[in-house]
Amino acid sequence: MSGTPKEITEPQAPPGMVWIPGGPFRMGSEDFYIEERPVHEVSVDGFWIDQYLITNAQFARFVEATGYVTIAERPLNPADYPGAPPENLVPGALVFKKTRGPVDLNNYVNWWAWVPGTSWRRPFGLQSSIEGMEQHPVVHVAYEDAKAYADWAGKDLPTEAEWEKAARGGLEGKRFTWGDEDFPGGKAMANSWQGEFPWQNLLRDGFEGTSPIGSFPPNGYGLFDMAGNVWEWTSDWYVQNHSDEVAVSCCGPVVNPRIGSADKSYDPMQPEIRIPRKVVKGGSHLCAPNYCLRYRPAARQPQMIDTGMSHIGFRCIVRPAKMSAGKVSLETQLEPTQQSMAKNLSASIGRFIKQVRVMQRALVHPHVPWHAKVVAGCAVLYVFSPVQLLPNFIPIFGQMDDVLVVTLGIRYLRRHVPQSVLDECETNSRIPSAPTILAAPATAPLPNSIR
Ligand SMILES: [Ca+2]
Repeated sequence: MSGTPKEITEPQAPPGMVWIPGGPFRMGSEDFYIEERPVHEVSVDGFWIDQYLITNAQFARFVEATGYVTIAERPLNPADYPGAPPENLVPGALVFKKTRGPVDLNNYVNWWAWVPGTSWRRPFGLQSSIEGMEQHPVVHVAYEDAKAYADWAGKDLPTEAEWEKAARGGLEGKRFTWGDEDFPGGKAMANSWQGEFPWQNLLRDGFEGTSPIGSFPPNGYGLFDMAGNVWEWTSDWYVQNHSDEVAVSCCGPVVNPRIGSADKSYDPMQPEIRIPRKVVKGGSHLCAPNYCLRYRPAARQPQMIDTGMSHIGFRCIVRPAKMSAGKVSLETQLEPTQQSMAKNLSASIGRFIKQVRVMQRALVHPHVPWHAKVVAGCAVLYVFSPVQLLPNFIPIFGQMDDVLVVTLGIRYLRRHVPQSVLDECETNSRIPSAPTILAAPATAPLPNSIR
């Protein structure tokens, strides 16, 4: 399809989604890996995209509502794997294992291990769980799993062009989603890997594995984690050079280019494997400059459609046609409607108590700045003061109730305290002796659990 993209003014956004204006942009990069070349102009129509990656909590709601079983959880058919020992034919997935020292970077088996029992709900094997990781991106989802979620929500997965347009955040020709410098002013802008992959993780960004969604600043469109954290599925088949596959338009940039056939997506290095591959974008927490500098909008990688891994997730989009047809489900964004009022009330009280605890712990946390401690101290004092001492001195406080004071206090902490420190305050985990947190996500939201 070619021609001028449709002019669409930004209509009412579905919950949790951001409008990406249609129009041309420069796709690809000349400066890094060959599969990103050449830079070429394409255009997409406007669409909505999820502001955040799909989380474990959202995926759990989908599974609860539908009974869906992901590929990693399904039993393997021995007929598909002739000669394989039966003990290997158990459900599972590939999990990243940090090595003890430098290894041959040409052999990914050195750091990927098949772990039976691994799935989105047990991301590190049978003994693991996602408890406490509700706001982390869901991983170990194959393409089919991501597509099933999108279908359920009445949404779609983005094409590669749509994804890259959104990731660039309105910037033209920049290396990263935020500009050209990797750590501007020394600040981590994404969850990637600092140090020598796959054995030395220096944690300059504060996270070894996945990070809660929104732990780093958003891009120009207000989208979080478009670089790093986890790779994201797109709906396009992978070809080594995408622009070769797209028809050239007679007049202006190609609009909504697609790679229509799976035929060229097979891995030429493993011709015996006939599993087609889709493009994943955005890089992950495993991307390190010495191995894979791919937490960039132009970066792209092939991924076999049947394989989810511990560093691949997704987000959805909605195209205006689907929205106007009224197919978009709000269910993914809302709590289940069957929750009774009593349950809601008890959840609110629980959240309030949790927030007060976070502030109490912030008072003694070494990485919380003094002014945030003063604010947290005032709020805690307000809540626990039997004589309501503060309201008598500060009249405006007298107008507030405890919940409002706590909400404002938490909001202040959220602005001035790194997310990872707040997470420690929430979980009451041991405070590390050496500060490893360099990211200061001033705009990062709190996980829902303490919001
Ligand atoms: Ca990291």
